[in-house]
Amino acid sequence: MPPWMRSLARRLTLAYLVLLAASCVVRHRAVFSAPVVPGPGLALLPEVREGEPTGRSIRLSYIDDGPPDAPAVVLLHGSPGSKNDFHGVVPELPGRRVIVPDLPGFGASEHDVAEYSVRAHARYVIELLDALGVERADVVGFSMGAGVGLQLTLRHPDRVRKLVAASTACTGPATAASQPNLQSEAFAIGMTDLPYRFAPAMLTVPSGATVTWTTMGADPHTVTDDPSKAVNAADSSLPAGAQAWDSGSVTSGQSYSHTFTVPGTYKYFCIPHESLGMVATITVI
Ligand SMILES: [Cu+2]
Repeated sequence: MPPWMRSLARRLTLAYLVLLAASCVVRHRAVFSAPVVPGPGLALLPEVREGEPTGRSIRLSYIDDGPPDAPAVVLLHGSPGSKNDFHGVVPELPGRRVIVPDLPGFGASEHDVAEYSVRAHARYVIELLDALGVERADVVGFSMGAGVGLQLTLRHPDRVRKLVAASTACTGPATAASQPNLQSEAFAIGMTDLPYRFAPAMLTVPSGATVTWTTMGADPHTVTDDPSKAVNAADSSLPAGAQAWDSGSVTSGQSYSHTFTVPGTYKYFCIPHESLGMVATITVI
């Protein structure tokens, strides 16, 4: 290669590298450092560390699709993942308001945040729902997103109408034992006053799962699946082969657990509040 050609090749290579570096800087700034104007699809939320605000704000990118007054459903991605994982799902939910965030640390949301735990993620989701004026939503969580959904349900039972936990780790004793933080909180259902309800009112769990109900308010409740004790026969059902059960009175702050070994649909109720609609369903798969 003649010297002039070598020199030209060097210059072209250098120019290419400079342009490549410049494009990386521009892209990085566009995603992570652009001036932020909160608006559709982008929320500024207070950053949290161990449940406390740090005083800083973070950017949360999200999809908000469908009629604003339609029943809301929140789709939560796994790790790694982003809201883009649900692109094919959103059009399949006509008649619903579909909210899909990039959880902090993922996608187009802030990557530099103080805490990435499922608890922190759950708090950001609640803040997003507050910002969007969504009172209650169905929550579908995939993998890590299901852990976020469980935290949401446990900490804000009045905000979650139904929880679908898909492909998640909290499925059995072995996993629970290796993840003690999930052991006590997996498949938790709150029992609330005014309105009297189980939250979430619909839950799908794997066979062998233990579900724990906790009385959140002042009034005692029961967790009862015994058709002979129901005023309305339609409020209690069991799959063939499953035993009826009744927790007895569960007072304020107390819990009751039941392990489901027979797959099928369980419709259960609270004896004192059955007539007030305190009826719920667990599906065991
Ligand atoms: Cu009750």
